[in-house]
Amino acid sequence: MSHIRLTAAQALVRFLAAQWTEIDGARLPLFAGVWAIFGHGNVAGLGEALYGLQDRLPTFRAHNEQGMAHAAIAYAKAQNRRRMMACTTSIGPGALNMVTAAALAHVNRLPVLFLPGDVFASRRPDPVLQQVEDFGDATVSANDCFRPVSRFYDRLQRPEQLLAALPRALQVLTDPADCGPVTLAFCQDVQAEAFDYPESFFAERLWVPRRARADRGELRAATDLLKQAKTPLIIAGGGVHYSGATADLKAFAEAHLIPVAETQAGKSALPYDHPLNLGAIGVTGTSAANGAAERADVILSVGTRLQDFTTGSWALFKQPGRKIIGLNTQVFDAGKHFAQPLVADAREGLAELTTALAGYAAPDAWTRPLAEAKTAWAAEAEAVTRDPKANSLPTDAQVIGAVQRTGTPQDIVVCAAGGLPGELHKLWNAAEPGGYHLEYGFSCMGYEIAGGLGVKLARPDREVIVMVGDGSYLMMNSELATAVMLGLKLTLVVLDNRGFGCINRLQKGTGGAPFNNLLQDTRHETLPEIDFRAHAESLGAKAVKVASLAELEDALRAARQDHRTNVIVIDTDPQISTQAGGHWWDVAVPEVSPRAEVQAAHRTYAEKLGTQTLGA
Ligand SMILES: Cc1ncc(C[n+]2csc(CCOP(=O)(O)OP(=O)(O)O)c2C)c(N)n1
Ligand SMILES: [Mg+2]
Repeated sequence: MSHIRLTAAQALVRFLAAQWTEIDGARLPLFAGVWAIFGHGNVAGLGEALYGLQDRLPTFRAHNEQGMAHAAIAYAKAQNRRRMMACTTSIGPGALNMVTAAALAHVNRLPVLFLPGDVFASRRPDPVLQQVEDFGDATVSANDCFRPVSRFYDRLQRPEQLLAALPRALQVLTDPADCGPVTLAFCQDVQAEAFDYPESFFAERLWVPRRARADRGELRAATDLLKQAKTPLIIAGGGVHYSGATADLKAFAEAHLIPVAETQAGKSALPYDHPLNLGAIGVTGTSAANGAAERADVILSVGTRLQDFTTGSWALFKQPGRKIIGLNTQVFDAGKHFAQPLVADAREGLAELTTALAGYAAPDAWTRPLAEAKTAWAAEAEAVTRDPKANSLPTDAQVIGAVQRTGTPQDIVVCAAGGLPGELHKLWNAAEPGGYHLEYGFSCMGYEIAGGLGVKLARPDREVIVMVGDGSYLMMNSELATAVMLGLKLTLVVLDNRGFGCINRLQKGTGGAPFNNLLQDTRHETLPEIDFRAHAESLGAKAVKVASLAELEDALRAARQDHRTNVIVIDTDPQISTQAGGHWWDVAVPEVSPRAEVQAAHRTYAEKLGTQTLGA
């Protein structure tokens, strides 16, 4: 066996560049590149290695480690997990800046390879700059914070350890069920240490996702349930996209005439105007989908985690004796809440189910009124997204209407936190799979701009429109400068309602006094007048502030013709959100309070708790 002498960092980089994927018959590198912010913990080791392999594995420089990790995660999501990126940082602060993003990837089941630098394995210079010292445990380092938010974690303390750690890392990153963040904490001295690696370790490898078929017993049980169903409903989650099963879902729904409702991650699985697509489900759902969910006797949930926003905190499904079938690659999700598990890839599972269900169609008495409910919802959605009366600030819904009116079906809208995700879930008309990119597993403020950058890297041919609130913009905007630097065009619509509008509304909804959310309700000497236009311009974007929805539409049309990153700022009303549709959400209200409003809210809360169908 021939060997090659490389540093551990060189070996790692060479290994990553040898991993391949296949998308629509095209063979592509599995890793599209590495985001890097260097410090003493990685500049000499990984920095030198990345420099040497730039033609095969490009390195991208960002401004904030969390931001670059968001970009990497968004990239993987936009690629339906078929391609991914790595992120390397120095030790200590640089590394820990990625922990929130690791959690985001963990929650959303998205692949990303984290390579934070770590302390010297040899301990020679202890404590090295930025080393966290534990008085009682010398094996603890800052990177231990990644453990609970990584699907696979290892600390590389010997160069030959790569031979075990990297294949395992790749298994996890490419596994449809286990998929999530992998952290390989890379000791600084080990990065630079040489070892004679077998040449075969760097042989090219093609990763084709496993498509698990259903267990026969589970398939029989799921089929028996569906065959009896009088009022069945499909919930489409993100797994439909990751499995590449959108066409299969459409064929399945049409074959058996089962209506479909979509989660945040699942939205755009079916075109919005497909007759069987009832739209968004749950807390931010449409009246059509939620009406169906209330009466559904068998719920086929496909590729969803069933988080509280989807299940209306388990108060949405009201049909006595209703059953859930959990079609999921991951057994953890498939059996949640006493569901009948159907552990399988979405595409394979639907194919097997449709064969077993041959001849079954949901009763006409169930589906016909749902078509009417869909039409009624469309009219409500149209009303709230229309232009406002003169002299009033536009609502989020009306801004969404303007973006939608000037858009094309190929656009990708990106969002994550604030009032917008709920409004978008209800109101955005997603025409094509992948046109709706919402990070709503972690709903992390600050994902939006950096995430948009990752989406644009994955889909350079499509217009990427980032919708972001003033709060999220201020929390993390530095990757706007990266987008400008890389010539990756984004169009940002910044909705400035001068504070945390959605939390202020939630606070009032739970009986609280307006406090510490809108800027006007905070402790301040001076009420901030933040000039988002000037700020965005200072980062290199073309920026404009518009005074009306008509001006917004003009600016959006102009931005579409422009090759540069455009930022369009608009003042919006912080108090108004769409009342149509929606569902109760379990947010714990204080049991005792001197405030009469809180006492009243708690009485309502106690009643609502009684509507949760726990243990069923
Ligand atoms: C990192 C992070 N911190 C806090 C929260 C809780 N949170 C959710 S939305 C929100 C306010 C968002 O403000 P903005 O972006 O202006 O949107 P708006 O609510 O005004 O629509 C907060 C604080 C969060 N989701 N993420
Ligand atoms: Mg705001």
